[in-house]
Amino acid sequence: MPEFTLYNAPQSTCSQRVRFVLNAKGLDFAEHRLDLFSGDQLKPEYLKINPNGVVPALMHNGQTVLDSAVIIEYLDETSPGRISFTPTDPVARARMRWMMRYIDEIPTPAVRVPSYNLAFLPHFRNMTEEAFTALANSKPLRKEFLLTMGRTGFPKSEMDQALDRLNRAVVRMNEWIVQGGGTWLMGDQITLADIAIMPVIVRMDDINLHTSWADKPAISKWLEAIRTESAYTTTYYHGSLLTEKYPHLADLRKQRKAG
Ligand SMILES: N[C@@H](CCC(=O)N[C@@H](CS)C(=O)NCC(=O)O)C(=O)O
Repeated sequence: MPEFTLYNAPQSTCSQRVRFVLNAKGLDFAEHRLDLFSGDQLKPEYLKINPNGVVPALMHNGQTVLDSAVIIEYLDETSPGRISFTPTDPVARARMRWMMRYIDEIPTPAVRVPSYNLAFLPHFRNMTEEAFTALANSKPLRKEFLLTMGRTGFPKSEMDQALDRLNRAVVRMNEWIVQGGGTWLMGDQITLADIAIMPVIVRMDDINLHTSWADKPAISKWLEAIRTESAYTTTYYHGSLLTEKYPHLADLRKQRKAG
């Protein structure tokens, strides 16, 4: 029986962080794929595992570990084996954690806004107002997020704010790479901070927001490097990108390649 059990979703950015670390470390895990648009994450049996009603959740030795940033730190601490993603120097470790806090404060919540507006909205559009409000009220962590979005999408002001936060995060990421003098956020060693920001950059690229780093070759190089990691391919199995699930986004991407 695998040592770890992961509750997650293919296209969930938070889940992708955890899959990457499990895969990179070669850890054997049983994967439960939840359908977030059928409400698997809100079923009573899952709420017993994660009362926040979100993925991912990791089970290890009968214990539950929650929150993607916490889970990847936990995995690196308990399974340092094949590859370690945490610097040994305490000052560098503190800097990595500070980067991770920033990533969870600014770009991670911001990328949800264009993701919902550009891809997920059709899941809600045909609901009645009552059903939609009931759904929002049933979400322990995302009630206000959903109510602000409504069935017609986030207003332009919210989109503009989210895009501004994403662009600021890209500027910050570029500074980190340049200061580190290597490929990764902290120099030549890939750390948990790279894995924390990976799903944001991959998602931005997926939904045509790549122009944000058109003048920042360090970020294009970083993206190329993370894509060549062997854990990347196993993490982003088919169905993990939005362009693989939503035909209208795939069409936009084709136009980008042709243009
Ligand atoms: N801070 C949490 C956030 C988890 C989270 O927001 N998960 C999203 C997918 S990336 C989710 O499960 N959403 C379900 C929903 O909104 O109902 C973490 O990093 O684990």
